[in-house]
Amino acid sequence: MSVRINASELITQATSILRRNDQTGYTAPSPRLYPHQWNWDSAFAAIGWAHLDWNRAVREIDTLLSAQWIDGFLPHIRYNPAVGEGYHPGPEWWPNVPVRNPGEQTSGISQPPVLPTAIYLVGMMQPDVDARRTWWARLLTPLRDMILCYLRTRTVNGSPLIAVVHPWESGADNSPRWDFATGRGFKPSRAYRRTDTQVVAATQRPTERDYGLYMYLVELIAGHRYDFRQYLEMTPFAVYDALFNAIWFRAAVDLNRIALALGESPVVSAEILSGFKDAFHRFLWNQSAQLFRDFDVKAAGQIPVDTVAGLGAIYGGLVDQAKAESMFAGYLARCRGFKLLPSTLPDEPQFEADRYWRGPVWVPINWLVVRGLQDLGLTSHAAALADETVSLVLRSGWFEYFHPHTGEGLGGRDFSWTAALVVDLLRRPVS
Ligand code: 2M8
Repeated sequence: MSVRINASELITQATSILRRNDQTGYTAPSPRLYPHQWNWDSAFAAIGWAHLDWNRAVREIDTLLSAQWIDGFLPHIRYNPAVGEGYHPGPEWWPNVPVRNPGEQTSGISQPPVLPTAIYLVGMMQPDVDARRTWWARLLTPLRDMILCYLRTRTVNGSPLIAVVHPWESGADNSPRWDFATGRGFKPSRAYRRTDTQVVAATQRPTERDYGLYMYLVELIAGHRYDFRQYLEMTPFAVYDALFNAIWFRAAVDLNRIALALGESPVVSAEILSGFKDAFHRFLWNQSAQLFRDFDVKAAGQIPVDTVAGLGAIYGGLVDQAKAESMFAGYLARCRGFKLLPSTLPDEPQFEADRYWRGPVWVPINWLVVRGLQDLGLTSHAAALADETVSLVLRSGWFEYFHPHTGEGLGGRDFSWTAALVVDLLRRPVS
């Protein structure tokens, strides 16, 4: 079919996007809109690079890890000082970040920890087993520090689930899941200036109300020196995000695979993993929606909005095949005939078809679900979703996100994770 015929042309286009977005050592998600290095974007970029130039994938990961903090924390942005004022908020909003490498400038929050899984996959794409093991051995300590840091610094009340403290940490910034907090009208004490709406239509971006909360939280978090326990009492935002936690679980399992291949003991014990899985089901499963939901730690209750984050457990390997299949079918049944996983279900009142994380389709999210379905043996569902995803890009271009009804490309152009993950779907087909 058309996708197969065009595979090599698509890979050529994707390669030229990745090369153009290459900022000497890291891949900007889309240089005008997001000129710095982003955490999960770089993990996805590395997966794409590994098919094209394995050493370039290694470099991507090295630059990302150079932003690591003393305690192992891996921030969501590593700033490139050469960029100047092209992106808001710049490093001046995140003073005194405790970086390992003096001179690095970073944000003070994190992002979904795809990186350990990306390192596992990139390693498996290196046919020279000695080279793979040498590389993994070099990364084991920073990865161990990174994955355990979340358990040490972001858990509360004895639960192993990880609290996300800013919508930007979820990666799904303006998801309606977070409206409970944005609706409260928070604003920072200092004026801020938006750069995003100079590049992308404001109708496709978060609102001023969203940014009010974002910047309020930046001040709160930085004002307490990035110590969650210091601001937990006063923050309006601490949630167990169903997608973030599923990604952490998969990362822990993949990191254990790396450790095993190196003859080391597991980084995260079987006991912790099993306690985590129990808590994930206990706190986040919603029986009436038949989907996982997020949990508001402050209000001690689930957030009643159904989004694609609820399918994250499929990628995480937190459900068995039968449950994955019924969750996936249930999601599609609520999509009104569209197979491409809108980020928010269209039957939710806050659904907006072209506004960022409130409805559009995202290639990295589809990719997570494809790989999760595949790993659970749901090959035909995985292959169909992979095919739909690649066809969407073929039809509409290399956009940041896509209208779930028309397929029109939205947001930033020539987007790195779209390019990288299409390469991976084509080069590592499901069947
Ligand atoms: C978007 O988030 C940034 C803030 O981190 C922004 O809007 O300025 C999100 O889509 C996020 O998931 C992504 O990592 C980032 C870069 O692509 O852009």
